[in-house]
Amino acid sequence: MNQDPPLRYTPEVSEALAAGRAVVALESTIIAHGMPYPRNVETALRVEAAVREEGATPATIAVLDGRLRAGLSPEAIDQIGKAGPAVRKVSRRDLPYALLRGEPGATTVAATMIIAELAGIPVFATGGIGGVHRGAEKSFDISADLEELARTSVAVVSAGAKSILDLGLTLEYLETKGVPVIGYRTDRFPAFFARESEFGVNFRLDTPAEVAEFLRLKWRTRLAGGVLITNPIPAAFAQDPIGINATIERALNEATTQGVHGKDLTPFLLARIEQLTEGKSLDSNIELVLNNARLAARIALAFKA
Ligand code: PSU
Ligand code: MN
Repeated sequence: MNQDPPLRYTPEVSEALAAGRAVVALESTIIAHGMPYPRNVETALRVEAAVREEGATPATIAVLDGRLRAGLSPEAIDQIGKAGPAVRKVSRRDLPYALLRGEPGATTVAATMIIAELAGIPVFATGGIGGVHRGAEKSFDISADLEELARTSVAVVSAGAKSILDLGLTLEYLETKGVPVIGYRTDRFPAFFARESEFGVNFRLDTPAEVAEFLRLKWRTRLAGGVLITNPIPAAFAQDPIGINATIERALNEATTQGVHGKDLTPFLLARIEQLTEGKSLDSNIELVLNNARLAARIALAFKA
């Protein structure tokens, strides 16, 4: 039996890894299911450019042609972005099926972490993570992203989580699983569109060097698993929390009425919030992803130093 992971790198990514340079993993569900075409593709390319400007190498991750991919060509990014929600959203459970069928797959935070770890890329930037959904005590809807953070040794830079989730329960779950939640230059857990929520982070760290040293110490201590690094949205792009929360409530009520559940729920809520805010949420979303990519690049560089 072939024991090698079915993994393919772009030349840019394999050369960077071979030379010991800093690499940042990026996810693709956000491209196919998190934003509309063509702004999704435009954003994915801008995010890659932001990582390069900081002096690191971007590796956008997906499944294509029966291979796990670390790095995508601009054409492949365009293919996934254009197909949008027609591309399978691939989390941990879906990976072998997408490989079996040779289908394109847009990887969630969980699946991206798995592939990043296999590829030897310890730092990953995204927008927001999945978490414990509101009403999870009845629906049992808890994102596989949380379990992945518990087991896979990749640091995930995000703007916290959207309040489509129950942020308190999400933090409790992470605590149970031993996942450290770092606030980058903040004491408060950021709520994606808003710079802070009513919840605190576990530890505040103020420099990429400190974050990198935290990661080294965790993994040298043989503490397998991820670290969630939360980076508040730049103030100029933050939304008024009262307004955005009312919009989120409305989108949640519509999802309940329409019986949307399972893996369709998060994409439904993201698209509905974007429609209801007439694209304002999309502008914020794009800016916070760029901001996270730049921080992830600085952390990846410090981790190599
Ligand atoms: N939250 C966002 N934007 C996103 C996602 C979540 O604000 O694009 C995507 C990420 O790919 C995340 C996934 O891993 O949704 C979580 O989906 P689920 O809740 O079905 O696990
Ligand atoms: Mn779910």
